[in-house]
Amino acid sequence: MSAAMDAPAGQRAALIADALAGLTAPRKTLPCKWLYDAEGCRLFEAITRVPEYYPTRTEVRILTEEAASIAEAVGPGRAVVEFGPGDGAKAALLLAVLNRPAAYVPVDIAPEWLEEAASRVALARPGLPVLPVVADFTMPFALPKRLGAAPRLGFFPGSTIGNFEPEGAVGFLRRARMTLGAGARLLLGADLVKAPAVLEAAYDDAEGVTAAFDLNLLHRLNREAGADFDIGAFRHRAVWNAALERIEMHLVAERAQTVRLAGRTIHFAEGETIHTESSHKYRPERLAGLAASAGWRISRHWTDAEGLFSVWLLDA
Ligand code: AVJ
Repeated sequence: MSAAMDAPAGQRAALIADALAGLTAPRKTLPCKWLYDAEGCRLFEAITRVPEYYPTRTEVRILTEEAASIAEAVGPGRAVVEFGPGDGAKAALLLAVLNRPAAYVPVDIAPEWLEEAASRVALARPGLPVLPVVADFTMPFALPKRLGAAPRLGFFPGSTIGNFEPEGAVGFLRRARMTLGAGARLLLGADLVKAPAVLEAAYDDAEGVTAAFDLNLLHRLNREAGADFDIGAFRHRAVWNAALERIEMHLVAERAQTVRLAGRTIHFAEGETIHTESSHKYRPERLAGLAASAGWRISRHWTDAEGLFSVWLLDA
């Protein structure tokens, strides 16, 4: 049995369809969700520990240092619904300081994440009901009936909002407001615009962990889509797109070449790139504008002393 048989068939078919569409487009691109297979998740966790990648540690610092003020602003008795809990570390931090949280509802498309998050939270907050939901939170989904009537607090940390194009971010925020229901609040982490050199270093660290994370996408296409990428012929590049205020990750073909994928031949010119991820950075006014267009009111926001990252509390 080939390695390509290991991934679930539906997922593999979707990967191949996305790869064919993205790699035959005039400007080659792949959806960033495909970066996160088991190896991609492991590499992303390693990214959060490299010195140049400031977002995770800065957000954790805000959540820790402002814990009392955040807990007070959120108020008591809320059910916390987290979109994309990762390892659950941030939720554990938050739930440890909130006043009488009613439940924890981690939502993710990958069941493995849900178990890890659930067990971490169980340690941080013994006895708290944990009601995981397997769903793609970029689409409409229902909260568990058992959740009852407690008012909800959505939790969307990590600046994952930055992976959406601005219109997509408004769409997500609007759907989240409807899913969470009347009287809901949302605690949202958003990375801020800053010097391009700081951003480019954060997305192209000296150790090469981010490069490995990006290049893993080609390994994945070779493993799961039967492609024959020569990984050594591509390199990672992070560029600040000033007009769109986002960091873009690209894989650059170092020489002209052809690649076979699912029966098709894909041509690369020397220097041609595959755009693999966009991470939008926000100015506070702009983030406030997006939230308002999605029907949320800004209650408060917190930043670190250096103004690198922001955490927002929104009211439905
Ligand atoms: C997980 C989307 C928040 O955009 O900063 C980190 C992903 N990519 N380094 C980000 C990522 C390269 C990360 N998010």
